[in-house]
Amino acid sequence: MPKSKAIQSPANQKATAGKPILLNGYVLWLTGLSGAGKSTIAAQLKQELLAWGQPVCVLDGDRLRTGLCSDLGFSPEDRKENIRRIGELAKLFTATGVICIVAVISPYRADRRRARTLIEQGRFIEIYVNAPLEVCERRDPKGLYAKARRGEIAEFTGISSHYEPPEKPEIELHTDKLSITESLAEVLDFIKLNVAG
Ligand code: ADX
Repeated sequence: MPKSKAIQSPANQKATAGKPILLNGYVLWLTGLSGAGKSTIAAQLKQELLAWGQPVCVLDGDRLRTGLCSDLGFSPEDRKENIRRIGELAKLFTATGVICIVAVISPYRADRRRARTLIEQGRFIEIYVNAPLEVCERRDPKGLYAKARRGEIAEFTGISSHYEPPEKPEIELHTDKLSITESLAEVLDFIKLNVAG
């Protein structure tokens, strides 16, 4: 994985002493079932990277689906288009040096692979937010699993629509066993070791 070079102004150096500065954009792509913890981890990662003095944006599936992607549903074709748009957005953001945190189910390997190809090699970090379906269903923070079981939501991921787990993610977080703090630490350690220059 390429190392990014840090160039800091004196003011910057003081504010960010001891913290890695990544001058080039990266994509941190969180994939996993609804309720696995993607949005929570994304929000906390954002705060942490901001504290490092790093420009960050979060592209969250639930939010994008109320705006840019509000014309899309959950058929395989629509999910493919959803991921295509988000991949293109991530490409634009990373080109400006922003760390782009993506939190979307992105259930299909082919769609995630396509998103990866848009980003310079080594700058796409796939993070599998892995909690078993039973755990996500028990958490059911939005009550959607219950609705899906009652047949009120069609093509629900994990219930009536499939999820293809990543085969070789850069990071895998077992969020049924790890606390949010521990998950966050795993990602930040990976960044410090593999990304920060
Ligand atoms: S993706 O499959 O296209 O990547 P995305 O992450 O944008 O999905 O949106 C998932 C969110 O939409 C879920 O967190 C959930 O709140 C909501 N949702 C509504 N219907 C479905 C469905 N049929 N399958 C999965 N998520 C759904």
